[in-house]
Formats: sequence, structure tokens, C-alpha cells
Amino acid sequence: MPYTTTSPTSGNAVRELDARHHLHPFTDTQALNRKGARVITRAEGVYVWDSEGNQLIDGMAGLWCVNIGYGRQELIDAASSQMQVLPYYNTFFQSTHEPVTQLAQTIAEITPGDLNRVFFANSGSEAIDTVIRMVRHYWTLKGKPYRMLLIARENAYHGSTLAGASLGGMGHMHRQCAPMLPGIHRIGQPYWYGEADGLSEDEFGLKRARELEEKILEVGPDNVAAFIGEPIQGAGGVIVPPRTYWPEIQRICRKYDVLLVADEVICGFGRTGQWFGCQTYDFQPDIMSMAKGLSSGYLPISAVAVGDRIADVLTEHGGDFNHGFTYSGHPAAAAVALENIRLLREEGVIESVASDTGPYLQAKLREVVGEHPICGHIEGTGLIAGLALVKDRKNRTVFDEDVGTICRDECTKAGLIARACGNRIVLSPPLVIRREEIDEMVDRLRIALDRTYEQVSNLSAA
Ligand code: PXG
Repeated sequence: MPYTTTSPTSGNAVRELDARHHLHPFTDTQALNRKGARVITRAEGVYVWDSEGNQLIDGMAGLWCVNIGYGRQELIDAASSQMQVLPYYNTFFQSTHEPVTQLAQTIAEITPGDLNRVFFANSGSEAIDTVIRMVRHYWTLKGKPYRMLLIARENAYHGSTLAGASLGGMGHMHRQCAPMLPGIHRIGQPYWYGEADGLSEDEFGLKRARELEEKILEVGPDNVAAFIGEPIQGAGGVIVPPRTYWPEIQRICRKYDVLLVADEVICGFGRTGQWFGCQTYDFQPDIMSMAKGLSSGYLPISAVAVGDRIADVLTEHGGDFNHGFTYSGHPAAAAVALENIRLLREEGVIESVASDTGPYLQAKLREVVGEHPICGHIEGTGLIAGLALVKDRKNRTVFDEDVGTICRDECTKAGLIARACGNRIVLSPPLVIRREEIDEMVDRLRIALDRTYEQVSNLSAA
């Protein structure tokens, strides 16, 4: 019988198979199997439904990716018609095809500055691996093979391959599969609310940026290939940098000829109210990685956009770049990405995030945080936000218990998919969310926060 999802088996049957055969990412499989996974059956707009018929607002756009929202027939048609003509062909061995060339041109158009050449992969992690290999190859071609060190930040997320996890600053990932990749150095994150120790936002932004200069001098400027950072740290809990941070990082990179790489896997494609986070935070990267919102998650595709200064060296020095993936520039994924970008442009989605829905969400969340006893702080811009849950608002004391997970589960019960990053609740809904849907999302969040507060009060009373 051909596989179809139009006459699904029951939720319990799916759960049973899942428990028997499926190993989930970032999951305690034993604990999950004990309670059974939530089976998501369909989605439309900003909503998803589970096998028990519950409707949930997807406050996470899947996994920070369904920017255009669910159920867009245009993207389905783009995949389907491309598959009928050419479902696959590779871009190795002197071949190309129309969708990949058009997508490369479109990415060159929408990215700022001279990011005019594009290398394709399938996931953010692969894009990050590509960046690492590319910057090292670049410096070798420039006659400086010793420039191979990378500098990244604490609490950064750059993916889950060995290279991505090594570059990221997540201790729990490093501990599970050490030894990590050598040649990576780390500086602090620009987390003003949690780490500023009395400094103003602007002062703290400069202080954290200047750690980059200290690190470059410590390891030797001539040994550093690149600095890599997310404009806003996503999986780290939505850490929004002070305005002073990125311009200073850029100044330092230019001073020491260190390549500046923006990991735009979450911020790209409108999340912050501009096409890319670097535009919101006022810096020009030499290289940019992107994924997720590139195809709104409908098919897997990622890309690395490369500035002329680097691309010219890679191309003019001749010779192979010995790197690539079977599905680099997959035609169906490229067609879907093109259609996704067309819709984002023609429907003015990103303009609405900047001038309407973004400020509206941020204002509503600030109202909630202003009055709620377990909310310490809210940060965010456009349609991305992180909310710090605290035991004591005045002293910013954090909970010893895993209150993030309690709140995340209460959100689900209230009909909202949110994500907990430690004791920070993060939101990143589809960019097409409307004001009345934002109202609904924030109402559900408020219910979850109240219930979390009750639970936490009971915990401390016990
Ligand atoms: N860079 C950044 C900035 C990311 O956010 C990646 C690279 C890797 O992308 P792939 O496509 O390889 O997953 C990411 C991915 C979470 C979560 O729990 C976040 C991501 C992925 C999975 C889970 O918040 N970000």
C-alpha cells in the first residue's frame, strides 16, 4: 500500500512505533517512551494539531523555521512541479540546474553588501562545517595556513555535527562526545541581564566585544581565521546584544584582518524585522550561514553566502574546493526556497514584522513581564523573544529547580508551543502571525505563567 498521511493510524499506534524504533534528537528516550511522544498530525497558518485533536499555537515556528507559516500551497506546488521535471541532480562534476542558479542570484540580491556567491548544503550544521572548511582553505590560499583558529562564544549554538557542536558553546554537548575539534577559542556572551554586574547595556556591550580583542592578542592575531556569532543567540535563550556590541566586534575584526561570520540560521529571513540579523545589529559580515527560514522548513536546505574578497580568492587561485554534499543545491529544495522568498517579498511579511506585528508582540510581552511575579526580564526584537523566569525580580535570583520545563509544559497545556532554554522561555512564531493570534498566544502564555507560579509557590512551601 502506498504511504499516505490522509488516513492516519491512531495516536497510540504511532506512539508505540515511535517508542519501539525511533531515537529522537536531544531527548531522553527512556523518559519519552514512558509517557509517549506527542503526535502532530497537521498544521495550518500558525496552528498545529495533535492526534488527540488539540489545537496549539506554534509559538516556535516548528524549530525557529516555518517563517511563512504552514499550509502554503505555493510552496507545495513549487516542490511538486520541480520534482516532475527534475527531482534530483547533483551540482558536482561540472553540472548545474536552473533552480539552484536562480536561488544563488536571489540570495546575492537579498543579502547586504557584497555577499555575491553562494555555497549550498542541507542543514545549518552543514553550513557551519562549510564555513569552517572555507575560511581555513581561504587563508591557506592566501599563503597563511597558520591562520586556522576560530573564535566563538559561550552559550552559542552552531549545530550538532562534530564541528558545529565544537564551535558552539554548550557544555552539555561537549561533555557527551569529547574530544571536540581543536583550534576553537571562546569569549563571553553579551548577556546583559544575566552577566552585566552593574554596567549599563552600552558599557557591557563594549566590554564583551573587547574580549574578542583580548583573545586575538592572546592567541596571536596572525593565527586567527575567523570570529563567528549569531546576531541574536537563539538556542542559548534569545540573548539580545546591546547596541554597542556588534559594531565594536566588527571594528576589532577589521583591525586584525579576522574574518567576520554571521550565523544567521535563526535570525535570517525576517525574524528580527529585517532580512538578516546583521542588518538589525548594524554590521557587515564577510560570510553568512543560513538555513531554517530559507525554505521556511518545508524542505531541508542551507546556504553559505560569501563576500567577494573571499570568493575571489577561492575562485581565482584555481583548484578544487574539496567539499560538498550529495544534495548541495537540491533542485526541489531550491525551488521551494525561491517560492518562499518570493512570498516573503511580495506579501511584505518582513515589513509587517518590523512595523506592526513585531513591535506589537514585544509590547504585549513587556506588559506581561512588567506585572508577573516570576518574570524578571524580557528581551527580543521583531518576532523573537526570550523571557527570564526568576525567583526574585529585584535581585534577579534564578531558580534552583528546572522551572523552565515546568513553564514549557504549562504552555503546552494552555495550547501554546513554547521552548524552554534553561530558565528562559523563548518565542519565535511564524512571521505571518496576525495581531489577534498574537493576543491569543500571549493570553495562553499568561495562563501558563500563572500556573507555573502556583506550582513554584507550592514547591517552596513544601
Ligand atoms: N546555527 C544556528 C544559529 C542554529 O540555531 C544551527 C546552526 C544548526 O542548524 P541545523 O539545521 O543543523 O539544526 C542552528 C540550529 C533549539 C534548536 O532547541 C535550535 C537549533 C536546532 C535544533 C534545536 O532551540 N538551531
